[in-house]
Amino acid sequence: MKTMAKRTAILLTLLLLMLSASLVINHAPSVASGQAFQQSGLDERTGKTPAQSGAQPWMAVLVDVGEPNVREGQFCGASLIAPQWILTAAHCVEDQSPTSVDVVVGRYQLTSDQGERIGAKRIIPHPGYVNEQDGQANDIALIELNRPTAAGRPISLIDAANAAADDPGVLARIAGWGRVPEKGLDVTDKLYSVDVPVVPQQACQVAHDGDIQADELCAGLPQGGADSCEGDSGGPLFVPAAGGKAVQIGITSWGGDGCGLPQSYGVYTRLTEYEHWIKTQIDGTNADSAPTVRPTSPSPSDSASIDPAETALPAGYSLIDAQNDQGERVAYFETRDGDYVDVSVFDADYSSLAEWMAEEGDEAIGQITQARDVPVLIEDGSDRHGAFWYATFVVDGQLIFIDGVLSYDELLAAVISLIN
Ligand code: 4AZ
Repeated sequence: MKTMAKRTAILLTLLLLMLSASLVINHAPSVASGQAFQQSGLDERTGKTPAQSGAQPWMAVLVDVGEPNVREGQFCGASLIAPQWILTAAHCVEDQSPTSVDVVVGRYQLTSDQGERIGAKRIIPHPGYVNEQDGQANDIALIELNRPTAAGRPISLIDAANAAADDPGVLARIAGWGRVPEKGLDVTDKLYSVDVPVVPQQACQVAHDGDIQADELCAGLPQGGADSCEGDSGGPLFVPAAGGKAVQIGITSWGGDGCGLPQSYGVYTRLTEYEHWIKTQIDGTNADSAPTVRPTSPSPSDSASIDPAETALPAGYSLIDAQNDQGERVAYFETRDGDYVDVSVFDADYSSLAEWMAEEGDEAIGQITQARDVPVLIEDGSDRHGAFWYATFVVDGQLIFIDGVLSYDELLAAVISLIN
């Protein structure tokens, strides 16, 4: 009897467990409760939700110099595009000077002390900027920081390799500490973001009474509910994963009345129109900061000589051929995955990378890195198809150019193996 009772009790317990489990299971997929749980913090007017901490490391915020409290002093968003360069909207810095603006980089929560607060060395509004009263155009500005920052990580800008990143229909994202109307907050403490599809230019013209210029692009939903809002200005409109990495396509600029309204898309400065202008400003300082570009003392590059065909290949690569194609391509490496790396050598008698860059002018963009004391210009040509990097450097008077389907680390490994 005792065992029967025990068995019945066990069976009953099992039944109860199964019943409650099935209740939990039946309950879990409920769309309403699932959404409420996942999207706590959702602002239904703009669609903004708290962003994932650390997921947008290029976000920056502009702050009044005189206000120690960043949340109190913030007035616009911005993005880090190079270790010493910030991109924002011209209307954000219209009444500012380098002595009145600080930039906070690498922060998610404004009231925390994450990241760095850095002064501005120069503010460069676009020379063609026209303010809102006069019809608004070229709403873009650069801020050069007092010093490079290691807080945060720069975002890439749309370029020829990523040309489709701002096509209509692409799901882009905005992020900022701007207004969330339903919560009645003019400034949020944590970073918020929302996904916004890029809108065909014609649809946006209709929504904004023909006010949209070629240097603007629109994003949002026809029915509303996905938008940036006051205070988000200057921040980036970006595609989170164009070819595996984020690419900025616009700068939050303006909108119609209110935020997230139907038939009233958010308007963003279209970055494809400013690729050349941005490069020119940033390269201008590269030319000035000679020590990082020009080796001033004899470096290993002076004595090294290079023959890629004879050089140990980076791990994972095999040499396919080695030819001197009019002084150009001398080696062609293939990776295990069937990707490739080209190494080209140009007999142009350059004494330094700086000399070549000066000759190339605006064509030469990217970051200068030292590989075994040799200055190397590294450029990112990755796109939605995957990683693609370029490196240019001078060894023994020869200009070496490497390009191919490889990661940044593989590229550096290839450079170092060639310099050795
Ligand atoms: C602003 O003033 C602003 N709804 C930014 C974005 C939008 C409107 C205004 C778009 O910062």
